[in-house]
Amino acid sequence: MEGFSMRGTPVITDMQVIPVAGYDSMLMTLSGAHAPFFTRNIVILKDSSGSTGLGETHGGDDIAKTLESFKSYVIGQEIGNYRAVIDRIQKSGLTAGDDGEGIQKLNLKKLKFVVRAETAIESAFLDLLGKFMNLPVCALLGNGQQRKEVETLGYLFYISDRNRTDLPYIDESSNSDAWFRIRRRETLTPEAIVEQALAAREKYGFRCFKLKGGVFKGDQEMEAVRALKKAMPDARISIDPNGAWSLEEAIGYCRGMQGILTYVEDPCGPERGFSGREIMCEFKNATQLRVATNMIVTNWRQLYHGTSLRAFDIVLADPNFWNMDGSVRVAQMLDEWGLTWGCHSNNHFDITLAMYVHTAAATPGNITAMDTHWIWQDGQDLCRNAMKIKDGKIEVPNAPGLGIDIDMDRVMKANELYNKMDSHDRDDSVAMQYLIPGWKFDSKRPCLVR
Ligand code: GKR
Ligand code: MG
Repeated sequence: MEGFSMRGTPVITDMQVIPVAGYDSMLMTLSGAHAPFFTRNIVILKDSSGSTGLGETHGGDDIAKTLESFKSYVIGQEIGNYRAVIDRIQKSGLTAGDDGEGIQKLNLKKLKFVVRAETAIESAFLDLLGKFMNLPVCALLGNGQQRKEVETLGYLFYISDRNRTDLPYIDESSNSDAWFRIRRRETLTPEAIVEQALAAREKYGFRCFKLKGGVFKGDQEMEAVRALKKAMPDARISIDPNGAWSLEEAIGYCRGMQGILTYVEDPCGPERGFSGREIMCEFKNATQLRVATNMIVTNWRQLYHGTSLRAFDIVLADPNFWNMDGSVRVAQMLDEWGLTWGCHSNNHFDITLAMYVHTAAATPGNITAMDTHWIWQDGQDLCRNAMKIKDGKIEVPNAPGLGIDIDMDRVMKANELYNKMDSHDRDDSVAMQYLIPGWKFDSKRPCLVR
């Protein structure tokens, strides 16, 4: 590639894109039921000093192909000039452009318009640059490291009985760890959700919890929220039905939940010709509850309109949607405006966990506990020194770069699992057929309400 002059930092000698898969539970959401396997794409960069840089993003063949197409922009480039590399990729026309709707209706087919695959390359470059400069990645983002540890939340899910399917879900019923057993077990009642939360709290020390809703009718899910608060009065509890409720329903379900819900995430979405941003603004006016979103604000233009309307208090700015640098910029603006930053997540491996922690560690102000699905994957580490959640927090490692070291044997096993899968695209309607034959996604109907 022309137009780059050498500045003396190491150059990229190799870029590998490795699609991988891991095991999951039959977790329920508005989209349906999680499949037995989830997929991710790993990026590994090597530089001329012999260092390795790591990145991870969403899975599937489309994203793997997109990442492969970036190789000619990356190989041969200096790590010190990585911003120019990312800029060139973004201007190349090879990145998916948002079609305007984004994911405000949680249509998973639209995710590819929202996910910025180049974030995995940005992360791998930052990992290398950090190693070269002997600095942690968070020191290279925004105004540098702002905190030593990052609070995470306990992400709770309803779980269907995998024995109602013949799909190869993982069985951990004989594991000696209580959380590992509970995370694979049917969980459909408020009592079972409380049991799940207590097991997660016991293992990870969480003080904040989020229940994934959009499964049962909203009033039934609010019963689970009330039961959680009763069992853990000091805990901060939120619920995320992914926009399943109408404005009227959302206002009804949330009436009287002040003091019980710390915030509510995407309670409603677009309806009757109004965008999700307009409807969430009306919800906030009506309930005065704090509102978070990862659905109605996934890019800068949406952030402008959402902020103008005061449609939210918390933006869950996932680096996969905003890049790591962009997510920190969002955090800086929100902080100046008196609003709050948080981080959204999907199923992921430990490289994403490290990317999230460094991004969060560079955000200023009072951020909200970071989402992570990691507790559902804990034990499936691709690195030798995956970050650990202790007392509900993750400590930023005292090491250069991301502070994690890849274990190639584990990566290649996860790649073998990926290659054995018939399809690599997330489709949560497949497992639903065993529960409700003919089930189809409907952005306005909780998945078990048919
Ligand atoms: O893991 O199915 C899931 C979640 O529902 C995910 O798809 C959402 O994007 O967790 C996410 C959220 O907070 O909306
Ligand atoms: Mg959400």
